Amino acid sequence: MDAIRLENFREAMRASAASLTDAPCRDITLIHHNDTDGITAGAILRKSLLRSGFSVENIPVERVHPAFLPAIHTPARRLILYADLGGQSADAICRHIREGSRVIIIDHHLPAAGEFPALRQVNPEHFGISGDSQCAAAAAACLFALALDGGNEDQAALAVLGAVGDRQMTEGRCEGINALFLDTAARRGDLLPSGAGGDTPWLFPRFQDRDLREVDRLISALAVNGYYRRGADLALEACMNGPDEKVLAFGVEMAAVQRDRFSREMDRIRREGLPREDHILWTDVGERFHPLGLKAIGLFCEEIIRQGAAEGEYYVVGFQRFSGENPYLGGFAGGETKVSFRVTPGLRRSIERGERPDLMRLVPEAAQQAGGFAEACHRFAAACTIPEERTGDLVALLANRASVRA
Ligand SMILES: [Mn+2]
Repeated sequence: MDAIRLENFREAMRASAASLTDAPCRDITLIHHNDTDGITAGAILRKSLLRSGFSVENIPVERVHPAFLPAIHTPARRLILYADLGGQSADAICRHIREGSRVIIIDHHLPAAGEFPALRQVNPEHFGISGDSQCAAAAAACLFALALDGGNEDQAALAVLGAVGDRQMTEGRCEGINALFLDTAARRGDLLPSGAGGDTPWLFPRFQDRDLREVDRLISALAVNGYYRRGADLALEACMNGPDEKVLAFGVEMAAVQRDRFSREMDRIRREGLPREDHILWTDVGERFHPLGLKAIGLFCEEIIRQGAAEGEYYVVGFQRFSGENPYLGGFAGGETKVSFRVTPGLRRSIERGERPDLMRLVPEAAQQAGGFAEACHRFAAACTIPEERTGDLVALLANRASVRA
């Protein structure tokens, strides 16, 4: 880890921490992602800000939806801190910042290009530190906590858990800032080597000596599967104080709900088959995945491929309608459908040979033409949101574009 880069990143964290402690207001709102990295980041920030005398409101979200922004940036909220998301939506966020309020984004995803003077961003990518491999959002949050007070190094184990959630630990080791916190947590005895093999051979005493991957699964079951039943609150509580019986039982229940929804839907696909248009195979689960969160449809597309329901060269597309009601932010108008995209192994090879367009080339434009917007887009996995009446249009657009040999 380059010492100068680290020191510059630390300095930016100190300036951000100072911009909060200098503020006249002591009420702070944390907007953070609901996956394991986002939840651990939210727990670290919550704990450290409570210790510094703030009153803290956590609002876990699945993504920054433009419709959420007016509900987040109300006149009563003067200090707003985004964690593990926000960097790619800085432009939209800026349009909702009210006079006299301060907004900080602590994110590790590649930030949007441009200057956003209305807010403050602290992102490892701005300092030559990789947000993909060297610094999870939880590690960035822990650096912020240490800038508030050196006594916050007891949060290091949660920073490592965040890195594990984002697949930034391999064979028990981390890189960069993640590695600094792994050293801290191990030295303090907050994480213990399990002596086993695999990628995450560390036990977390706060979670009754579960292995870090098991803890990651528990947090996902609570906060991702259980999002629409406010399971993210239980996940935050478990990160700060360890899980009690009630939390563990809810985790087991939500994992079972996912298995149940997925197996019913797979049965339906075996009975009815998957609709196909050229190189597009799709499935529309409607609202049948309720109360699972929006991540479910992407995982289900992977399940379709794993179970061999889509043999050949196909883009696999899944539609999941979602409730207009967010458990933390209230109701929103307009019916929308979340869309997830994966590719079969055969198609992946064609894309790698340059014979078919990858999802980064396919999805953002098609989503926009169907009246929606792209979310996370990678080459072989992507997501977008469109109006619910446009699903047929999106399939036609995709089929049309995908049929053109790259
Ligand atoms: Mn993350």
